[in-house]
Amino acid sequence: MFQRILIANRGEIALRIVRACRELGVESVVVHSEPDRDSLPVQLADRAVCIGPAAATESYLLVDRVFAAAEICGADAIHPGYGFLAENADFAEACEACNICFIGPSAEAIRGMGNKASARATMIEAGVPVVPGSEGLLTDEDHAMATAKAMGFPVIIKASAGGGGRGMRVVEEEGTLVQNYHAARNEALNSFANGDVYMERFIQRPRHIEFQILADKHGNIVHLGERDCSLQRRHQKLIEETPSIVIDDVLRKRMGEAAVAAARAVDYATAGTVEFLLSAEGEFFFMEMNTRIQVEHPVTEVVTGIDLVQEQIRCAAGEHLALEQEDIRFDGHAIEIRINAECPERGFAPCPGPITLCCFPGGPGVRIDSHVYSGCVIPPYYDSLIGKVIVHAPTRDEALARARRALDELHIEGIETTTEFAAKLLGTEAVRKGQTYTKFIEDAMAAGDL
Ligand code: MV4
Repeated sequence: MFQRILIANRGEIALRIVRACRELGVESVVVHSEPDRDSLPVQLADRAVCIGPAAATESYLLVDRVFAAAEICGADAIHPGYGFLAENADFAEACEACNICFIGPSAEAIRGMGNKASARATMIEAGVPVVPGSEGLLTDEDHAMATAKAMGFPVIIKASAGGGGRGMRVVEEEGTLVQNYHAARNEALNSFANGDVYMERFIQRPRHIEFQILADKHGNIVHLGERDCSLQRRHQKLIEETPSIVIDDVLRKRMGEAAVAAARAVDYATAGTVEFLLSAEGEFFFMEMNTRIQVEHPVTEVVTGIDLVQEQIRCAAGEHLALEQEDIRFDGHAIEIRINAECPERGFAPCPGPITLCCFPGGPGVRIDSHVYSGCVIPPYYDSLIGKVIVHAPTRDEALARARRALDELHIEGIETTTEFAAKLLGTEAVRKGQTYTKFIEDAMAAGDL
């Protein structure tokens, strides 16, 4: 096991990793920016090192500063959390070169999955279902037109360097294809300095179903079931749950095996997530793989009883997975509600500032993952996630009731949050019946239902 882990992140995930380190008996060092100096992870870690001013580009994203901090502290591993450097293959490679363990997969695996067109090709080879689409990249507008006509409209053009919804264009009919093809290319070029695009058939009203993977460095890979992340707004997840109400044991086994095959195809190690689109007809397709620990990992933790961050660290340290697929049991239902410092009435504009009072819910089956406290200040420089409420109960109905009870107990004063919006969302008939899909929130808001 490692002696000292440097945590190259902030907020709730930095705190989550500090907690895992403490329980593993590993020392934790948190790097932080100037405005984060009084944050909870900084206070609770064994050590903290200030690496720069507020802007992430001058602190959390500065590879040299992170390495300097690791060297000064004698860290033997770096945990990147999510965001920032978590899916930066060059950073993972630099860690390898410096003999510091990157707690994540190999640089090769990050690159292989980071390029979406090549990930698609790898999945086809591995026998993992992908959405019917172009063979490789679109070479020009004629190729785009021929591919779309052969497949039938609507189609979706995606940036190969994209992911998470950036650089995508849905094309409904032939007349707008060429214009959308060039728009997608330009957007990709401007956003990712890479204009490569590919095409897929557009799946209407899909669900976003992702599978959690754990893999050691000895070829053992298990899946820990799915998370249904269909409640999103502009590609930002708001509520996640497990199990998905549309997945039975047979489909879970098929999708879980596909997820394990996807991970195996890139020699994956540590914790990862394989995202699928699930069509209304029950067909599933590989979408992308996230090569990091994700925001919504706790719902999987509470139903499996497995500490994913500790397991991720153990796998990175070279330990053998102590679990086999048959050992993994799923108990009850879990729902996570993200709490953002945003104002829903103003189009979810960020709402940073001082939290004058903060009172968290508790009681049976309630877990809070948050770095905020009464008197802390939410800085305007980073994402607006201020915490997550995770509830666990024997059934989905009980979990929904528990979630609403927990949100009623949650009080944050001083800033606007998405708490009440989430409570309203949980109260809608569609959510109670589980009849949601990826654009549900946008449609319900447009219809005045939210
Ligand atoms: C799609 C799709 C429909 N058909 N691909 C969005 C995020 C990125 N990972 C891929 N995304 C989508 N890809 C095909 N062929 C619809 C989406 C999509 C979506 C997916 C998951 C969650 C929310 C979404 C919202 C809009 C579109």
